[in-house]
Amino acid sequence: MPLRSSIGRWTLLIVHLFLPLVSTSAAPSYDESSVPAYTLPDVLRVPGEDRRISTVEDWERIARPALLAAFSTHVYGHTPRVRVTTTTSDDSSQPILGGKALLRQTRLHFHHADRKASVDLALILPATASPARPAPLIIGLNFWGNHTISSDPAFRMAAPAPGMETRERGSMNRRWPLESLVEQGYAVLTAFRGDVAPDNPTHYRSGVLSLFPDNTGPSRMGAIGAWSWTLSRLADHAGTLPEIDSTRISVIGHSRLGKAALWAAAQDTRFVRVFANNSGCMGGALSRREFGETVAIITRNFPYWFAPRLADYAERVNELPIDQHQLIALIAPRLVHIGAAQQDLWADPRGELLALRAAAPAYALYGIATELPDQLPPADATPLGTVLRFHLRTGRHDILAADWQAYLTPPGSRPTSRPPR
Ligand code: GTR
Repeated sequence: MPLRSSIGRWTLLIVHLFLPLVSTSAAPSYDESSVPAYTLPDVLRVPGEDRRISTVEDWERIARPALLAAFSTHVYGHTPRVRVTTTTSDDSSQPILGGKALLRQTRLHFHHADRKASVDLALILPATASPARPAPLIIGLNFWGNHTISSDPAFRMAAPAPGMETRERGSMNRRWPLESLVEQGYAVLTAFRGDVAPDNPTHYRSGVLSLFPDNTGPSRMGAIGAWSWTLSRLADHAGTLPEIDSTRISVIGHSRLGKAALWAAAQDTRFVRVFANNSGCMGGALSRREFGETVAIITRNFPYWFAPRLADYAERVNELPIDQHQLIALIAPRLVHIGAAQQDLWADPRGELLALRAAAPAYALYGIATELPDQLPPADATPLGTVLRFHLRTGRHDILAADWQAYLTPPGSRPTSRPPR
């Protein structure tokens, strides 16, 4: 064997054995002292240009479109700008929660060119809502099917999604405190993420993404793009309902669906509030901190959630032209509330607080002063902030009644002791 090629082989072997030890894709870090030094992209600078903007007009006309393009190209993929027609079928209504609400179940059909996809909706409407007194609405996808958010057999069983396990009726009740929401006057509109885009690397294109055969290339949208796109379609549908106040639509999401909720609100200004729960990496947390889940880890485990291009940054996160504080800035001047959980270090609670803080210059353009600390607040306290809001809950990665209560606490409320669990 020629000497050169045997040296080459040894080098290759050594690189293979030892690279994982030095690469950032190795074990996640939960140690604040090992957060690397980083510089965040300036929120007011137009990505890819030297220009720094200083007025709302320039923000909306120049910086916002450039930022949306950057997030589309490098992170979530480009949302197809094609006309999709929607029709509905299977509308049925029945009282639930002892008559406190009406459950209206509708199938939403999307048609584009000769392609079709459909999503089953569950609308929980307070009995007090009427065209004369339309209810504010919270839109959010659910993880395991509409039948899992309540034990009431009135909720139709979701069809199994390809490549996903099924869950029992009522098994996600803890995540959807419907009775309390209805008592507070909120309507809730939800659909199963598996109907929209099955959460599976082989099958994720079988839902709404099948409508878009041109969604190809390194900046194509993945499952998160599909979930976000559909959240906007749910807002379209809400706009046709006279019992809903379409000027008061909030969007909520937990974890991967929290990432989708933020991306939906960044693109769609009809969402006046976004509640991003434990959304973490590529949601509310700064990527450059490399604390808990990193770009390297998430693109290895869930490549199909994102534009394939995101994986290019796995080992060079500082070269990403944006960081997640700019996703939050895209939502200005609307309300962004990030909820974190004390034991959910994987989602980097402090990185989420710092991202919110770093979005402040975009809000300042609108004359909105925001004041957030750079250290985590005590757990279970009243949420911090008014328009950029944050709360930390005790416990694990989940969305619980205490989180919903925090999201719905009016800004400026007097500090309380612990919210009920
Ligand atoms: C994890 C993933 C997180 C988060 C979470 C969830 O496995 O690493 O980014 O999305 O799943 O959705 O519960």
